[in-house]
Amino acid sequence: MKIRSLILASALAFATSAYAAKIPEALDPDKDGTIDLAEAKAAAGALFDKLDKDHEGTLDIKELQGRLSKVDFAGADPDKDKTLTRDEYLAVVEQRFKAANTDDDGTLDAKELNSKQGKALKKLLK
Ligand SMILES: [Ca+2]
Ligand SMILES: [Ca+2]
Ligand SMILES: [Ca+2]
Repeated sequence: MKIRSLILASALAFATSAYAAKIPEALDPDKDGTIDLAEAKAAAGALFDKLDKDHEGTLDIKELQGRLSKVDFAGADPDKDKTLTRDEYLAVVEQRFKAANTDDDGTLDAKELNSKQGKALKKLLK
C-alpha cells in the first residue's frame, strides 16, 4: 500500500512538472500557465526583431530559417514582395493561434500548445 501511494505520488509529481515544463516561461510572462494572443504576439514580435538581422523591418525566407515552408511563406505574403512585414508575420501568428485554440477560450494551454497547430505556432514565437 505504501509503495503504491509512493509510486502514485511520484507519478503525479512527474506529471505536474512535465505539465509545467510544457509552457515555456518566456512565452508566459504572467505565469498563469496559458498563452494568450497578446503574449504570443509579444514573443513573435521579439523574435521578428531578432531574426531581422539587416534591420529592414522585414523578414525574407532566409531570415526565417525554416520557420515557414515555401507554401506557408507565399500564403503569408499577400503583396508578393518576397518579404514579410511585421504585420504580415503577426497575421500568421494570429492565424496559427486561432487554429491551435480549439476550445476557443482565448488562451492556449499546454495541451493546445503541444498539438500540431500549437507546434506550428511555437516555431514563430521562439
Ligand atoms: Ca499567460
Ligand atoms: Ca510582403
Ligand atoms: Ca484554449
